[in-house]
Amino acid sequence: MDVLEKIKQCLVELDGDCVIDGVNEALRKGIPATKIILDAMSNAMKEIGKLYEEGEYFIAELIEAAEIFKNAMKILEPKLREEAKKIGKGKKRLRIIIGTVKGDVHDIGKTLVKVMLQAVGHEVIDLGVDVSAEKFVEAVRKYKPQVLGMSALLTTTMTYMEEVIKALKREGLRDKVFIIIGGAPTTKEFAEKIGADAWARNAFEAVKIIEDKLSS
Ligand code: B1M
Repeated sequence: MDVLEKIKQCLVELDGDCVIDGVNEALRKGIPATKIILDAMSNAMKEIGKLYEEGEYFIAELIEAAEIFKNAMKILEPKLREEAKKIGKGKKRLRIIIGTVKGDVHDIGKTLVKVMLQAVGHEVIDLGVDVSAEKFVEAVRKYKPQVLGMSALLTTTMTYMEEVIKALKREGLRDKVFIIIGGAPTTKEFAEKIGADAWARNAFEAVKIIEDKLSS
């Protein structure tokens, strides 16, 4: 079995040791960390989501999968940072605020975006998860970032991103930040509809968009 398929399979089966073995093997073979994360591990998480929907897995399994993912990230992060640096244009250091919106505690995707942005050299202020519009507004006022990033993984919470944008408009802050959104249920069309400036399919794309639009 190909090593990426092995990592995916081991993660779906919630075998943490096997995931770590696979990750080490893939790195030894020179496979980029970005590929390991975006192909093997992220696809495994989607598969795990499907098993949850089908009633094969429960919340406990989702929590375990997240733990295994985070443990593997400890090995992958230094490599990921090196790779991210290569996308960086390095011309301008930006200040970026990021958070998962209110009602949502999924943080793996958001943290990946943060790590890659930091690697490129930007300052990232992570507001964490379950972040209210008030908290986003307060942070934009306080830190005066050039970019605001929002993540949502639930169809019920993605709509809250529009509330944040409305709150920023009310406070006269909307035009002061470039707003980028992402997360599994979001789309480019959704981003346009709610008045965000950009949408990214994954962490790699998020960094590329920010670099292309703001850092060159
Ligand atoms: Co939840 N969960 N979960 N979950 N969970 C999903 C999202 C779900 C799709 C599973 C399913 O049913 N198929 C489903 C949502 C259904 C829907 O809304 N349509 C779901 C559900 C229902 C729930 C609960 C409601 C379950 C319950 O309690 N009954 C509950 C909600 C809790 C809450 O938030 N209030 C819940 C809870 C949890 C756990 C806490 C147990 C755990 C999260 C742990 C954690 O994050 N620390 C969890 C997990 C692990 C998942 C799945 C299996 C995996 C998510 C993940 O980490 N993926 C997920 C299944 C799925 O996504 N298909 C699922 C890996 C990660 C790398 O990908 O986060 O998509 P992702 O990030 C990507 C891109 O989306 C993008 O870049 C990343 C990759 O590079 N991206 C951005 C993300 N943010 C971005 C921001 C950007 C740009 C790009 O710019 C700022």
